[in-house]
Amino acid sequence: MDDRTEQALRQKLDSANFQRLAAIENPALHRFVAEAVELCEPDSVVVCTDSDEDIAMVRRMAIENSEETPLATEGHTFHFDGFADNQHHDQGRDKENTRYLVSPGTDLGGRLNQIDKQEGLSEVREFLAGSMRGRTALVRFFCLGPVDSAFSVSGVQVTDSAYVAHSEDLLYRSGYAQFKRLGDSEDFFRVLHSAGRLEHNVSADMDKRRIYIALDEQIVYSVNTQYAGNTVGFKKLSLRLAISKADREGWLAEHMLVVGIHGPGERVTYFTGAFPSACGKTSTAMLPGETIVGDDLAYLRAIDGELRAVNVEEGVFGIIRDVNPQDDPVIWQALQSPGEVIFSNVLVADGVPYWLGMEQATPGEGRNYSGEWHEGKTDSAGKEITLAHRNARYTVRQERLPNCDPHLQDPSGVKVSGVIYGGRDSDTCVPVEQAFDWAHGIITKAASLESETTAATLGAEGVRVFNPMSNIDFVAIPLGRYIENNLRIVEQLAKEPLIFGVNYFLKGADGAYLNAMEDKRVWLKWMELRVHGDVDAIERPTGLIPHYEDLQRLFRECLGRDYTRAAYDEQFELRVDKSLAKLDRVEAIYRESVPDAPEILYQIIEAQRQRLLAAR
Ligand code: SPV
Ligand code: MN
Repeated sequence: MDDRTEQALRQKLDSANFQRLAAIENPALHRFVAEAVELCEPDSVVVCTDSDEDIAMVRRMAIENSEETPLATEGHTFHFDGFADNQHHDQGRDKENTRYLVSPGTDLGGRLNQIDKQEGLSEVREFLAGSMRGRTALVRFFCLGPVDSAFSVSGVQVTDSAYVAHSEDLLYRSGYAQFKRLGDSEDFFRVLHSAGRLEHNVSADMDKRRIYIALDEQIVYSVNTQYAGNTVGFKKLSLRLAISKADREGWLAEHMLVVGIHGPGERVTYFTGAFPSACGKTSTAMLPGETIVGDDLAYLRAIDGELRAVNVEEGVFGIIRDVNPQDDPVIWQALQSPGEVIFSNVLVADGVPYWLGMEQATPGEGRNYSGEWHEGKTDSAGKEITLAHRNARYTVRQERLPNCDPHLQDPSGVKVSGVIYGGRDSDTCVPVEQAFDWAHGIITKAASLESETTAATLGAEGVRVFNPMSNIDFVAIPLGRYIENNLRIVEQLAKEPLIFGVNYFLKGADGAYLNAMEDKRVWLKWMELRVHGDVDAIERPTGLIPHYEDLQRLFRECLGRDYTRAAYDEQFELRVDKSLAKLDRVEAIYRESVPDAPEILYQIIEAQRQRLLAAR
C-alpha cells in the first residue's frame, strides 16, 4: 500500500479494521476505500468480513441508528424511504438522475442518460463531500453469482447506511474471502453510497439525489437516496457495469429470473425470463410447485455447447403489493414466519406490517412512510396517501424459501432450455407464444418488447414504453450491439433454446384482465412440454401458439379448473391490426434512434409484417 493511501486509511480505521483491509493485498481496493473515506469523511470505518458476527453487527447497527425498526415477529424489521408528497419521494428507481459518466469523444448512443465525466464527477463529489461526518462507513465485500465459478464477479461497497448494507447481506453472497484471492486485479465493481443529510432517518435532500456510473472505472456513486434500487449497488447499478463487462468478455448480463419447471416424472427444465419491473417476474420465479434459482438478475454464458445461467443474487427484493395467500403462497408464508425479513414502505400498526392487495383486513391508522397515517390522509396536493406504497418491498434470503432450487449455488449454473420475454400489454400480444427460432424470438419477442409503466420507477404509470429485453434502463452499450450479442450467443450452442413471449396483462373489451394471475402456471407447463416436443403447436404469423385441448388438460391438471373454448378464442385471437401497429412502432424507434441496429432486425420485422398482411 502506498504511503498516502495508508495515511488516509489509518486516520479513520482502527488497527483491527486496518488489518482486515490490508489483508486483501489489492492496491486498487485500498485506493478506492481511501479515496471514499477522504471524500466522505466518516468518523470511523468498519471493514466487514464474511463472518456471522460481522453480518449480525450490520443488522444491529441498522436498528440502533433507526434506519430499521423491529416488528413483532422475530427477525422482521421495517424501513421507510423518503416522502414529501406523491410526486416527490424516494420510493422507486430515479431514472432521471441515474446517468453514465462519459469522457469526451465517447458515445453510448442518444438513448442513454449521460453526463460529461468531469462535470458529473464534480457534481456528485460535491454532494458526497463530508456526507458521512458523524457516521460510520461500512465496507462490504460481495460475490455476484456463485462463488468459485466462471460466473463470479467481485464487488465492494462503501456505504454509510446500515440498512443498505443489511439488505445486501440478505441479497448477496459474501465476498471477503474472494477478494483475498483476487491478487492485484483491478477487475471488480465499486460502489460508493451515502444517504446524505437525514431527517427522521431518511434522506432529506431528494433534489440532490444522484446515481452516477463510471463504466470504465467500474464505479457507481449514489447519494441522497436510500431506496434500494438506487443504493444497493449490486442490483441495477452493477447490472449496467455487468452488461459492459459481459460485452467485452462474450457473455450476457440480463434482467432475468431463472426458474426450474417440473415436468412429467422427475424432469426439471430451466427457463430464464425477462420482464420489466412489476410485471410478474418474481411471481413467475415463485410459481407453486416449481423451484426458484433467481427472480431478478442472471448472468448467462455458453459453456460446452450449453447455455448456462446463474442467479447474480441469493435473495429477493420483491414487490409486496398483491402478495396474498392465494396468489403468492410461498412468499406469503415466508413473510408470516420468524426469520430475517426487511419490509420497506409498508404500513405498520402494533408491530404488524400491512400492504396493498394483501387481501386481509387492514387497520384504519398506523405509521407509514408519510408519518402517522389514517385512512383518507392526503398529501399537500390533496392526493390520497395509500396505506402502503405501491412499490413497497420485502427483502428476504432465498434459502429461507421452501421452493429454493438446489442449484442456486451451483458454480456451473443451470442449463437454460427456454427463454421468456413478457411485458405489460393490455391489447396486442397473446398470453403465450413460441418464436419460430432464436433470431425470430430475439427480434420479435425480446428486442420488440413494450410495456406499460409501473410504480417501480418514478413518474407516470400506464404509459406504453419501449423496453427491449426488459433491460432498456440498464443497457450500458449501444443497443444494436447488445441485440447482436444476444443473437450471436447461440453460435456457441449445440442446440438453440426455445424463446417464448408471454403477456399476463391482456384485457377484454370491458377493460378487465382476461387471465387470472395463476394462469401463468399453465403457460409455463406448456413451454416445458414444448421444449421436449411433447405437444404440438399451431403456426401463426407471429409464432406458435398452444392447441386448445392441451391448455384445457393443463388447466385441469395444474389449477383444477375448466378452461373454455370461448376463453381460449378470446385470449388467443390474432390481433392483426394491433400486431401491425406494434411492428410499425418498434421499427420506427430502431430507425430513428438505434443507428447500429443489425440489418436482420429489419428483415425479421418485414417478414412478420408480410405474414400478418397475408393473414388479413
Ligand atoms: C426493479 O425495479 O426491477 C427491481 C427492484 O428489481 S430495483 O431494481 O432494485 O429497484
Ligand atoms: Mn428488477
